[in-house]
Amino acid sequence: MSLKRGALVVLEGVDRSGKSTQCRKLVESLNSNQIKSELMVFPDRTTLIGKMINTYLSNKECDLHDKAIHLLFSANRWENAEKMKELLQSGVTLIVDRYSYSGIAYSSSKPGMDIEWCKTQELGLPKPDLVLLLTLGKEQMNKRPGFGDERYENDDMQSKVLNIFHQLADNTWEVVDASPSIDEVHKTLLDKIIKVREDVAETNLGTL
Ligand code: T5A
Ligand code: NA
Repeated sequence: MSLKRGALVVLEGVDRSGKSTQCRKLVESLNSNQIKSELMVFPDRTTLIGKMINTYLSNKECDLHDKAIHLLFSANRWENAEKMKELLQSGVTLIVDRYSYSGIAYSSSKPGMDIEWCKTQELGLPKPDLVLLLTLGKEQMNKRPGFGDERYENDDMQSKVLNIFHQLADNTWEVVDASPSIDEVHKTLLDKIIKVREDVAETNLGTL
């Protein structure tokens, strides 16, 4: 019997919806359930490109053309694409904290940025088997620790981004309310991932 591939699972959502918290817990739970799993995070701030992105995000004075920063976010995924494919083919389920959809949604919510142009840079990257969109009301988002620290963390940008996420959704997306407790949200997500991993194990990995 051939080796079963892992599932490519992406968590998306507005800022502070709990993506990173949930991704870490999911990898832990999957591994303790004998499902080999690894975490990937975008932006991956550890690479050379990631360091430029980090400077841009954390320093509101840092000036970069909107198309240039879009391409950096995209390049940061491309520099990890082969590694992703290898891990998936070797049977590892990848839990990915943000992906191309964040790239498209955040960039195209800026004035003068065309959504079709933003999508083009992502074409050919591995296509997620499941996208879990975490949603959180404005009031709760503002209450979560750290909101407002980085560029883009304002209500206007966040509501535009959420609208674009809904436009991008296809039948591989599921919307999950992120307002319950960390453990409750975790359980909801884990059940969906265990199921999709079974469903896709013998299928080919797609591309965007
Ligand atoms: N971006 C990203 C682009 O423009 N283009 C791209 O291509 C990509 C990939 C940084 C920015 O970059 C933009 C989008 C972003 O604006 P990031 O590094 O993912 O992206 O952002 P972070 O600031 O690290 O993370 P977020 O703001 O998105 O937060 P998370 O990961 O959603 O939330 P998390 O888990 O850190 O939780 C936030 C706080 O809430 C608490 C946590 O303990 C934490 O303190 N919390 C809860 N509290 C109560 N109940 C719950 N259920 C809770 N869950 C978490
Ligand atoms: Na995060």
